[in-house]
Amino acid sequence: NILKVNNSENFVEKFTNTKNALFACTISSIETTKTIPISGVNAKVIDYTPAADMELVTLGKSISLSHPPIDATNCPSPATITRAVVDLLNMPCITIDAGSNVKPKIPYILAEKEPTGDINLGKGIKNSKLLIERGKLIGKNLTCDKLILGESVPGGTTTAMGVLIGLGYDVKDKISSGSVANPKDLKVSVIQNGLNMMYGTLTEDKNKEIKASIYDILNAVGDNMLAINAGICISLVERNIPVLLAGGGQMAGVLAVIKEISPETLTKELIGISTTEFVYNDHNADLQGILNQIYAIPTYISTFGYENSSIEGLRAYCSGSVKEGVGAGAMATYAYLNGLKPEDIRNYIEKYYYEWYKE
Ligand code: AAM
Repeated sequence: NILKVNNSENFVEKFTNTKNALFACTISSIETTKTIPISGVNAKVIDYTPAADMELVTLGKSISLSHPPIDATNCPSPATITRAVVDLLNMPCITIDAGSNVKPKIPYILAEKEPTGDINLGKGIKNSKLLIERGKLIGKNLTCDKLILGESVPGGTTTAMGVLIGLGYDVKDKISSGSVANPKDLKVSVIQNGLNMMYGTLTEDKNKEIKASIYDILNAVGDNMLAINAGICISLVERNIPVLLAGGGQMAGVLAVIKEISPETLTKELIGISTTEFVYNDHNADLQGILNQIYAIPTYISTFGYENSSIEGLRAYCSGSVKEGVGAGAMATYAYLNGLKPEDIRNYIEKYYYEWYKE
């Protein structure tokens, strides 16, 4: 049920037969998604999605919406998977708000009130250096001895792609998304607009050499989550606490940020990454091809057996709907390392599905 890549046995042992991992999920909205259809999340619920995702994970129901979020093809949010694991393993979870437009109606840590800005204008993060420092402070104070770190950031595959492109990685045809038909050309043109704005500002002083720093790139085309999660990882590794990054391309973005500002963080065998089979095997993407360019990180891929589901919206994950998010892939990996099977997660979601999505 877990495919393992890159000398992953040592790292994963820390997450096996333990039951005391903390799930933390950083959420943000991105202003660009209001005007440009880059996200696979359903436009009708996009503002509510990060809040409603974490309400579902934490409480077992969404409050900010009458049902848990859905994608553009009306399929259930991946938060359904994370909720199943949190409930079945009775795990603690915490929400970190990094600028969700709608605030969750559950307790959360406030990292940044304002949403990620418009990356089409080169205004993604107001002050990424400050956000990384805030992330480090959160990481210094989180109570846990192992962490699974996720995100709910609609539009977030574009910001991650933007930061990776800004840093010079070859990712244009490699980064997956929440859309069935990944709008790659649109995403690349938005990123190019944002990076052009950044270079325009950097070259105002003609005597200066043009070299964008990681902070310039994050400020132009990044999202708040990338900075906060990078900071959290750096502090936890300093404290010798292992972190399993929960996601695909977006967590590859977090890794790339860490590599720029604290490369030693990656070499201590305390960070791994886990995602779903739907992202890892996406024919329109190549996550492994991205990771290979960043670092040989222990990598885990969870399978779900969704082709056998009685619910059409779950079967649709196999043909490109939703795919991943809200920690789903890593939470399933953790579940499988601690005695659960794919059918346990599937049965749980099938049991609650009609209650969650009644209307
Ligand atoms: C999070 N909640 C979701 C969802 N995600 N609910 C429904 N569908 C999803 N895909 P994109 O860049 O296409 O917007 O994909 C990233 C988003 O999709 C993130 O919010 C991620 O957690 C997931």
